Amino acid sequence: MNVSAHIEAVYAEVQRRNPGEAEFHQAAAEVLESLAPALEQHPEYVESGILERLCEPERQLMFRVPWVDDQGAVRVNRGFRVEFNSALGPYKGGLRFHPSVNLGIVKFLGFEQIFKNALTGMGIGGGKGGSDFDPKGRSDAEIMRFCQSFMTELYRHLGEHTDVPAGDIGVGGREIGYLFGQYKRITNRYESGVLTGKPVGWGGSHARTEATGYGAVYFAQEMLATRGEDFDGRRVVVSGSGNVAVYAVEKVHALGGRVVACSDSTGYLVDEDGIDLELLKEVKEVRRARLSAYAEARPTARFSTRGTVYDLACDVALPCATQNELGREDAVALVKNGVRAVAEGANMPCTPEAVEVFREAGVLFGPGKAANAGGVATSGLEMRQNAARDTWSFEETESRLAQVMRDVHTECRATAEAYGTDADDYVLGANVAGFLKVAEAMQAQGVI
Ligand code: NDP
Ligand code: 2IT
Repeated sequence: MNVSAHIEAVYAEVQRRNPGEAEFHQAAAEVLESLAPALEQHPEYVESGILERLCEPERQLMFRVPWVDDQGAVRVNRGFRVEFNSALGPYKGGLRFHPSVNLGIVKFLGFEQIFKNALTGMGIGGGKGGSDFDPKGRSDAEIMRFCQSFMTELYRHLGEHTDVPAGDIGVGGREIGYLFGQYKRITNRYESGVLTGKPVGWGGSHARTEATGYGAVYFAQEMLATRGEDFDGRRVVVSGSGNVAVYAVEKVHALGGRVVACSDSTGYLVDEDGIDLELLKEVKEVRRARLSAYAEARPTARFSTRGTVYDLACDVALPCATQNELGREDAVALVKNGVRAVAEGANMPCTPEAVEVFREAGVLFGPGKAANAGGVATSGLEMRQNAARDTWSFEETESRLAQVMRDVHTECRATAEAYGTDADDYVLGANVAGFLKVAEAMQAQGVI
């Protein structure tokens, strides 16, 4: 049997069936391209159509979200939830509120989530959702009314054993609170495990807020350790300044590194003394202001709207903003300036061309499926605490998160060695390791 021809045929069908969904095509291609060695060893997965089934979501929901703004005007947004794969457990994945959200983006994120969640080993399936709602400039009351309307439609598809959303871009503890309140009101059930990323104090897990950023840094630390290196004294650039970015900065500093830059969608901030974490949190989390407010408060820092953080010399780069933000030219600049490792805190921030540049230059590259798995893994820990009506300490939860990241790293390398030629090929390792877990479960559960 010709495995390559089979993979090409599946990919052609993905393109034909999902016209115009560029991000979904990209995410599917990246996984499919890795799977030939796994299929060579498992011809039964070709015969039972595992790839065809994996690329087609189990269920795709799109719905109207009407709400009333502070001026009394009626607004209409579109809501999405793609329940992609439940072979390993309930659908699990975040909700993104951003004007760019469309079905193709939700599908790419849901598809990635299948393999990421499998890698955590926690018994969670893959899904993703969101809306093209733009939270920027909206009052608390508007955010609440939007979340209530969104949940009024979505609640019927959720459940702690069915589908468990969490946060993503534009969705944090505040939004999860409003969503949970509406779910509880409609269902008359205090079903803690139906959403994760809840604030600590009423069902949220310690360390969930920090988990994605911390986890990405742990993953980078493991990659560096394979070459006898660590974060101590290292120069680091981070993109974004949201949830993932802020806690990546915090952990790099805790490990002795210095983050000299971060960004938002309007530009980037350079602070050669190292980003002042307290000021960053105050600007982003308390005031919910733009990043430029940091530079206004600290004259030694500069905010620039030309270029990107990747123009700066650094040892480690952590893209933590959004998909396809780091292209070929950025990768070339990073390599020229001596970058040693890149770990994706965001989902698919590096274009395929950029990843190729890193591969050719021998730069350690941790793909998002592995490097940012700490967020959803800690959501899994939140579900465990909710199911047991238990609360673990911050230290206990963080140490479990750190162990998951070490395990994911080890599994990626072992799989890359077993199915490829190079243990440093974390892309192959993550894709094949995630795929094998899902495929085995799908095979055992029959043609569903
Ligand atoms: P936030 O909303 O907290 O922050 C997003 C950050 O990225 C902001 O600084 C934002 O800038 C920037 N950004 C978003 N969209 C764009 C864009 N189109 N162009 C330029 N900059 C942009 O989100 P998170 O930190 O939670 O998420 C960041 C990334 O991490 C996403 O890719 C997400 O999918 C991924 N991720 C998140 C996890 C989580 O637990 N939260 C888990 C795993 C992955 P601005 O404010 O100007 O819009
Ligand atoms: O992309 C991701 O893994 C997330 N946004 C977190 C998902 C989750 O369910 O915690």
